[in-house]
Amino acid sequence: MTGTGVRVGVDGTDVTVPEGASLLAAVRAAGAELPALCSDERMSPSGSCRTCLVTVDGLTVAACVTPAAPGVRVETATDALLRLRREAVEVIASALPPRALADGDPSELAELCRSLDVPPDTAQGAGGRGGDDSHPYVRLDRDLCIACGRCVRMCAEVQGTFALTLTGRGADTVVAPGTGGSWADSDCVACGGCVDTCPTGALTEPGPARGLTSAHHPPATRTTCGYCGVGCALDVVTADDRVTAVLPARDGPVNQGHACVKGRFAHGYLTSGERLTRPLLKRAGRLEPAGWDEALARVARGLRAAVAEGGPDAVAVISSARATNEENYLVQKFLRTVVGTNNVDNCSRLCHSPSAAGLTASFGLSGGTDGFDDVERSDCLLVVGANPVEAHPVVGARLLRRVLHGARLVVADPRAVGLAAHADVHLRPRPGTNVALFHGLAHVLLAEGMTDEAFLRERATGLPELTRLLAEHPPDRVADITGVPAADLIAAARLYGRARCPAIVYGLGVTEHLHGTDGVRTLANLAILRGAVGTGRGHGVSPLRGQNNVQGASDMGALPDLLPGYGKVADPVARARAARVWGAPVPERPGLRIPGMFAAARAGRLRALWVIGEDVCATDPDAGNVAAALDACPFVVCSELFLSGTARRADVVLPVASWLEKDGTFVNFDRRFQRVRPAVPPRGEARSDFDVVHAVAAAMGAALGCPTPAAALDECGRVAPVFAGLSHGRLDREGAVPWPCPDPGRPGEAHLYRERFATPDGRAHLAAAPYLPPGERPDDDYPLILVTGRRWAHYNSGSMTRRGPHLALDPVDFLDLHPGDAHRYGVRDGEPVTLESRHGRARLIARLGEQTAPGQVFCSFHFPASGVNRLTSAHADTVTSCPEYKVTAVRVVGS
Ligand SMILES: Nc1nc2c(c(=O)[nH]1)N[C@H]1C(S)=C(S)[C@@H](COP(=O)(O)OP(=O)(O)OC[C@H]3O[C@@H](n4cnc5c(=O)[nH]c(N)nc54)[C@H](O)[C@@H]3O)O[C@H]1N2
Ligand SMILES: Nc1nc2c(c(=O)[nH]1)N[C@H]1C(S)=C(S)[C@@H](COP(=O)(O)OP(=O)(O)OC[C@H]3O[C@@H](n4cnc5c(=O)[nH]c(N)nc54)[C@H](O)[C@@H]3O)O[C@H]1N2
Ligand SMILES: [Mo]
Repeated sequence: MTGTGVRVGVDGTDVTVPEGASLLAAVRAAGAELPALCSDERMSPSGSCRTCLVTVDGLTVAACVTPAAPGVRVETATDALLRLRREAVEVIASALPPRALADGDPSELAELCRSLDVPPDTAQGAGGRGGDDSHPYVRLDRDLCIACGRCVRMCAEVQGTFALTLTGRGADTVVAPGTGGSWADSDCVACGGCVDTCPTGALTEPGPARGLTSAHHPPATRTTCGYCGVGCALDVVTADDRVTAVLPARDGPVNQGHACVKGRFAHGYLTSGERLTRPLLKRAGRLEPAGWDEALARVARGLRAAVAEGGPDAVAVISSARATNEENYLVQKFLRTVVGTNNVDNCSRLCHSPSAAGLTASFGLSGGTDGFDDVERSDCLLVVGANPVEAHPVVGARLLRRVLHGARLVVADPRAVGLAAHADVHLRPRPGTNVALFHGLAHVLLAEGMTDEAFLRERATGLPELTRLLAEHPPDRVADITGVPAADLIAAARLYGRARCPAIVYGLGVTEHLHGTDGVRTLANLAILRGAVGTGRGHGVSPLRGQNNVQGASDMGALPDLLPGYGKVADPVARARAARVWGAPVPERPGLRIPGMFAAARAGRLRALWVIGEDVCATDPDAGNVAAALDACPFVVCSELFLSGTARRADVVLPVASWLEKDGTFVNFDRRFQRVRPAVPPRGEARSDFDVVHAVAAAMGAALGCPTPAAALDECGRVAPVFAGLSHGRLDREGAVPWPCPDPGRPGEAHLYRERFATPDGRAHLAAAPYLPPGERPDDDYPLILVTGRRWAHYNSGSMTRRGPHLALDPVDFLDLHPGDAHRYGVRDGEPVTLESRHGRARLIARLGEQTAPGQVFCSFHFPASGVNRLTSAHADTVTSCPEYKVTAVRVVGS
């Protein structure tokens, strides 16, 4: 039977379903209508509502809990079945108050009643059980709850939060937060899954989205989420040019009908009164509204003056990983061909530039090695320096699901992050000691013979050098450096080493360090030692890339040393290919990285800086020096949605469209291109970054060609052969397509390196990088290590999530610290605390708990007013200049 599926007859039609599928799936595959009030294909069946009754060879069963056995004959619509089904629905409906079946009610139950001719007056329940409207995005009406448990299972099985339960007895059973109190105070992380699956309207999203679900909504615009790099497919419902609902697409390639609080609910920023709707020009020190013509003329004048004073290299642009591929492509083309400099960079610099450098050095290409769907086959997950439950919730949920289905889990993170509670082993290294930790794991793999010798011989290099280095990293010594007990290290290495199909997933806890690239390379060593990359015997190494389009911004060449598709600026062949397509020469000298731009500005060499969609004053490290750089630069332009700290310092502010308002493509964390489509028009006079770059070029007397985003992607494919097979038309047809994709007639490559690695010698390169300490270490003056990172409800600078109802979810900026440290420094829970580093000060609200280890404190950078990035240092990865955001020595100076 394997591979062929199970063949069953449904009302006389034969269908084949996968082995293990239910009769309900078979019935649906046959196209027959069958209600199933307690069922949702995203989760396990419960068989409680009795609405999906069918007969199987004469026997009446609930289709959702009965497996499809080969050859069975199913009947779905006999008179007896229709009667039973109608009775089951009547029993359910009769307990509900009349409003449950109100005329036109869009709920699944109301529609079912209409289709079965169950009259509205069947609903005769008294009601009076009240509700819960404490939460901004989830409303509970207890009277409409039929205790089907779909919300509870959605929360547990799909979201993995286990926030909900059914309480009460018999007819009084009703959903409630497991913590007992109000919904707002519960563990709910507002993924919207419960609302989406509720069949009766007991759980709804307030406002115009009420009653809409991913299975049931008016015509919508299919697009890709513009928050993190997971790449969730979303359906955006609008009315009168306003967003009424954002629903997860059931057929979303990555999200499969799931979403998170940001993608699903954080769209209030769109209509915020603080949105920029007109260009602003600085006059006598004040930003004042102006027309586009005047603003564009001022930008053109400013850029020309900078070139006249200091040559083309006196101009730089920070491009945006929030913007589309086509926008990033156009930005770098503008800078290279119109201005004549390679001074372009994007926030990958602050984030996963060590992944790009490290994975390229180890394997040959700048991206994760395998498609994420493979994780479903993995039997051991090694999650390192990543907190996907908060930062990539849809991925976090899929990882957790895998663990709940039996995969082993090793988490390596100094903090007790969400996944750690489910881990077989939780390694808690001292921040900044990853390289030693990974060497320790590799030591055990070698010492206990858990390596793939044939793979190492035939497909890898560097084993002798690494073996010598690993001899100096026995578990005891690694324990001294990292603080991880030797026994835990050995246990973790054995789990990874003995798994059939292990997977490594990692985040910024690996990259944002003084030796971040070494971290990536020595982590990749583990996959190479095991032969778990390029072989199908493992899910390789996957960085959880951050911004919606940080992979794409880099793919498009918004980097100072790389052209679209990663041709090197220093390579004459790559330059010539781009120059041929562009009809203009490409400057030879690699440009400035972001920190280099600021340094050049402070030194008076950078005369014009255009910042597109990055709030550098809030999110770049050592913020005092960033502000000084902007102040020293004679001409600053900022393209923004809001008057950010960076925009305030600009000479010209250009109002732009956000992801829900524009057309193009993003590349997600596992290299998939997906379409972005405008659901609503830009606010006021705002324009897309695409149109703005064209307009600035035109104001400088240049034409950039590629008039539409579709044309820009086509042109990019001519510059970069790895993208030649991609087009908007193809993505419209196919949904998601991974790169490399050189051929329009062939699928993209989700799994890399099956034949050979993309390094010059075709082999994977083990790295014998020695462990070196972090740039900042605690001492008597600054005794605590500050780690910075993400919180679930907010996004980066917070410009889009601190607005609208979202702020209520997480209204203050907390400093997490261990109770022992709090006691030592006289800090009290819930009270303000001032932190000081060698670089600056920040003020936060203390939150005591054991999530952080003694001697370490943790906070986000989502509230710029707190000044967290005034604390962080200018230390940066020695290879890529990625800031050491994860290690800053601090002290408490007041509470
Ligand atoms: N809700 C939300 N989601 C987001 C974002 C957001 O701002 N908010 N931002 C997006 C962006 S741009 C990015 S790049 C991603 C980032 O996603 P992640 O990489 O998951 O995010 P972080 O929380 O910054 O850091 C991950 C973890 O690294 C750990 N860590 C710190 N130092 C070390 C160390 O030395 N060793 C090890 N092993 N671990 C360490 C921290 O404790 C932290 O839990 O998230 C994206 N998604
Ligand atoms: N302390 C500390 N600092 C960090 C980090 C950390 O872990 N710790 N992480 C770093 C990382 S990984 C990253 S990626 C950076 C992120 O830092 P930023 O890129 O600065 O953060 P965002 O808030 O994502 O977006 C920046 C701005 O873009 C605007 N914007 C949104 N969409 C668009 C668009 O389509 N076009 C334009 N022109 N503008 C748009 C938003 O309003 C916002 O003001 O922060 C870094 N800073
Ligand atoms: Mo990021």
